[in-house]
Parts: sequence; structure tokens; C-alpha cells
Amino acid sequence: MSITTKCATTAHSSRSSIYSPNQSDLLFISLEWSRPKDLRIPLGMASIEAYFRKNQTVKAEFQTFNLNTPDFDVHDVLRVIDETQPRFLALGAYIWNEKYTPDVIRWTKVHHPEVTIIMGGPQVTYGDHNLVREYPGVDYFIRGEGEVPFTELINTLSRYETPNEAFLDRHAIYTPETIRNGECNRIFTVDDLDQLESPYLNHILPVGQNQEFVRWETLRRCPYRCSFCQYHLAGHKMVEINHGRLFRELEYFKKKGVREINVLDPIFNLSPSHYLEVCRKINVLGLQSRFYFQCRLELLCRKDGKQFLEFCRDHDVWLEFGVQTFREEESRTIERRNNYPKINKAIESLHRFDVPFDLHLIFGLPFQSFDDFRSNYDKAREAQPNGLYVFPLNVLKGTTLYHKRDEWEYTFDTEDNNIFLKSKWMVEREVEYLKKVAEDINQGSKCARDNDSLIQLPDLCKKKEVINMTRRKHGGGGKSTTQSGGKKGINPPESIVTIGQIS
Ligand code: B12
Ligand code: SF4
Repeated sequence: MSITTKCATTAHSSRSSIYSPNQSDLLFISLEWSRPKDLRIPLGMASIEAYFRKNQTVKAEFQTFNLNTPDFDVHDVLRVIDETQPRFLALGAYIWNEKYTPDVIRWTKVHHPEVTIIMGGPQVTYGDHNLVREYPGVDYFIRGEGEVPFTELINTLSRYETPNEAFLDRHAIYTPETIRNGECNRIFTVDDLDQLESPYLNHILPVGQNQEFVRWETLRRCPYRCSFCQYHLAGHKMVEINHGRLFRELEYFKKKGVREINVLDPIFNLSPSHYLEVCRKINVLGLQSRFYFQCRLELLCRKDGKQFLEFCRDHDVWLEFGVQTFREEESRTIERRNNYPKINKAIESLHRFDVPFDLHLIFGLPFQSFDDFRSNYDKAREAQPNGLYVFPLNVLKGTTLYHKRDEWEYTFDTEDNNIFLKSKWMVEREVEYLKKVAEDINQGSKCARDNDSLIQLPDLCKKKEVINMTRRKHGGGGKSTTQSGGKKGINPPESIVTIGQIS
């Protein structure tokens, strides 16, 4: 994407060198990807805003733009920057806004060179010395959890002080200069989550009466180290939000009659002293909301598992399990180390306790051929989940898998969340077919959940059929011309298969 003419009129607006007191010193922009039921403000930005508002020294404006709405236009973002003329511009970098952020930065530096640009979010947290090349024009990169370092940095800069080396180092803040000097190792994590503010209780995230859906966190970080996932890189020590805050948030959700609460914790059922307390509070409050928890199947086999399953059975709970693969070799390669005997036992318990659950699979993992994925899929079906969600592999920056991308011959689409296009073990046609089928499966699972019906999971075509199907459609071998980072040569998925063709 390149930003060209449309903003030309505003782009040349004159800019006073004397800073107007009516302007915001800080403009924080979030280019967001959200689901239809989501609150319009993402939790990451809201958490930063809640902390910032308590500790701020400058006038600030936080704005969200939703990328997946038909009327999204990047020129609206530029217009806001132009109109606000902030002293500091903050941007959250997520994989879904990768195709806009570098251009927004470039445009800002050309039209408002005096603006100090500060950037954070997962694309920065998991980036390395290449950040300078990837986002030219950024003045400060903040790696990690942004609430504290961001607020401290703005407060320092607003006093017209230059942050010293020790300050930058303590907060894992990097300038292009420090990165060029070879420093970019630390990621900031909040040891004591008590110092953060609740974006719900502070009304940064406005919750309406009978709110349909909220996302909620009770802890941060993950002790596992799956090689495709960025999440674990920030450190393995899981930290919980104190129960006092969590319980007040639950009481607030109850008062508001929130209908669905999606818990973001990577693994909710990790620490019994934490999660069973949260369950106990839900029970005591008599909360009627539907809860979604992401859990690990093996942990259901521990002593506390039975208590949790009873809780789930007696409340409106839906469990989600990212098994990702049923094959030992893949599990080992991705360092996930699934324990299949325990997984089978846990699945049996879920059925025995009549707890609804979804399984999640990834296709495109290392050492996974098309037929290997078919066998994973069949095993997942045998488990008779209430929903099955199938996702293509994202080759995410900073992960072990990303570092091995050449060895494993991954190509991926940098314009589309780094979704893989092929690997050493799967060819383009197979990937395209699976992407199309995955859409149908995921949609079917969602419909079944919403309508309280049973999901019908289709059989997957055999490898030979997929190849023949594409030959018929394209009249020949259809040699792929796909390149890493581009979309050229990819046939649209519609040409591969329609749901009617799945037998
Ligand atoms: C909720 C969620 C979603 C929601 C987003 C809805 C929403 N509006 O929030 C949905 C379901 C749509 C989604 C989709 C996807 N997601 Co998602 N998602 C998450 C999840 C589970 C929680 C995000 C969250 O709210 N976290 C809590 C807040 C407090 O943390 P945070 O957002 O990271 O923000 C902190 C820091 O990043 C930083 N920060 C953030 N912004 C800024 C800005 C500045 C200036 C500064 C200084 C700091 C800063 O400070 C914040 C506070 O500490 C995370 C995993 C996780 N547990 O974090 C994955 C995650 C964000 N998703 C990820 C991915 C890969 C995806 C998908 C591409 C594919 C997939 N398999 O899920 C799709 C993309 C959508 C699309 N089709 O284009 C990756 C992100 C990778 C990346 N580099 O951006 C994550 C990290 C999971 C992972 N596997 O590693 N996702
Ligand atoms: S995939 Fe899940 S379990 Fe694995 S490291 Fe990421 S958050 Fe943790």
C-alpha cells in the first residue's frame, strides 16, 4: 500500500510552530481488527489508556480505527493526525495492520517531521534489530507490555527531558540509534500486575447494559514454548491479576448483565489456586454469562480437573483447546509436547461431564504433509467436539519457526498476516484447498454453536483428488509462481473447491 494524493489538501495545512493549548499532546492510534461482537476499543490500548490516564501529565486522545469494516480508509487516519497535530504519535503494531503502519509513519514524517513517533505492540515486541529498517521514522520502540514504559516515556518527554540510557534500558525502550548499536534484547514485562488499572472499572472500555460480549484477562504470559507462537517469548513466568480487581470486574459484568465473557488467558486452567478461585467467585455471584476459557487438555487430568469439570457442567461454560496436532512428530517439532494418552482421557472426561468444547488445529506445521493433516483432522473428528476450528499457520516474527523458515522452505504472505503459502511438506494447491475447507469448517462450527445444533464435519478430499481438481480447473500442472511475501501467482481459493465438492 502506498498513501498518495487523497490527503493532499490537508497534508499541506500550515503548522504553527507555537504549540496550541487546545491540541492534544499525544495522539494514540489503534488500527484494529475485531470481530462483530467486539467492543470497539481493543483491550491492549484500553489497558494502556487506563494506566496513562491515572498517571498522565499531558493532554491525550486515544482513537481506534477498525480495519475490517467496509468503510475503513487509511486517509481518515492521516486526516486525524493532520487535524490533531500532536506532539507525540503512538501506534500499536499488530500483524493485521502491518500493511498500513509503515506508510502512516512515512507520511507523518514527511508532513509533520516534528512529531515524535512511538511504537509498541507485538510486531515491535517480537521484532529485532530489523525494526529500524521495517519502520523508518519511528523515534522510540517499546518492546513488551506498554502501560508503564509508555506512560513514563511520555511524561519524561513532555518535560522536554531526554531519557537517559538507564531509563531506556529499564523500560526496554529502543531508539534507532541504540538498535544500530546492537541493542535490542529486552522485553518489558510487568512483575506486579496490581500496579495496572482496570480498563473496565475505569470506564475506558464502556460496557453497555446487557452487553453482548467482552474480552477479559485474568493473567498474562505462558509457561509453554510452542515454536510457532510469539506469545511465550515475553517470558515464561505467568503472572496473575489480583483477585480483588478480578472480582470487582466480575461484579461489574454481573451488574451490566454481560452475556458472553471471552477469557484471553493463554492457559486458564494452569494454576488451581488462581483459576478455581475465579470459578468460585463466578459461582458465588450467580453470574449467568457464558464463559469461554482457553485451557490445556492434559491439565484436566490433574486432581483439580474434576472440580473444574463440575464447575463447567453446572455453569454456562465453553472450553477451547488448541491441540494443534495429533501427531507425535509434529508435536515434538513445535515443542508443544502434547501428551496423547492424557489428551484422550481428558476428552473422555469432557464427554462424561457433558461440557461443550472446541478443538483447534493448525495446518502447515513442520513435518506435516497434506495426508498428515488429514489424519489430524480425522482424529479431531473422532473426539466429537462441539466445534472444530482449523487455522493456517502464521509464520510469526521472532519465533523459532520463523528462524527456520528457509530450512523448512516456508513461503508466506506478508500482506496477509504472514499466512504460509507452502512448506517443504505441503504444496500450494493443497494449502489453497485446505484454506477454503477451513473457512467452511470454522463457519459451520460457529453456526452450530450459535444455533445450539450439532456440527456436521465434512470428509476431506484425498491428496490425489485435490491435485486432479486443480488440474481440471486450470488445465495443466499449474506450476506455482508464488513468492515469499507476495500474492502473485496464487489462484483464488474459489477455483479450488466449493463446499459442494467436499465429499
Ligand atoms: C483477542 C485476540 C485476537 C482478536 C482481536 C480482537 C480485538 N479487537 O482485540 C481476534 C480474534 C480478532 C484475533 C485475530 C487474530 N490474531 Co489474535 N490475539 C488475540 C489475543 C488472544 C489477545 C489480545 C489482547 O487483547 N491481549 C491483552 C492485551 C493487554 O495485550 P496486547 O494486545 O498484546 O497489548 C499489550 C502490548 O502488546 C503493548 N502494546 C499494544 N499496543 C501498543 C501500542 C504502543 C504505542 C505501545 C507502547 C505498546 C503497545 O502493550 C499492551 C498492554 O500491555 C492475543 C494473544 C494474547 N493473549 O495477547 C492474540 C494475538 C494478538 N493474535 C495473533 C494473531 C497471529 C492473530 C491472527 C493473525 C491469526 C490467529 N491465528 O489468531 C488473527 C488476525 C486477524 C485477521 N484475520 O486479520 C498474535 C499476534 C501476532 C502479531 N504479531 O500481531 C497474538 C499475539 C497471538 C499469538 N499467536 O502469538 N486475535
Ligand atoms: S500456543 Fe498457546 S500454549 Fe503454546 S506458547 Fe502460545 S500461548 Fe502458550
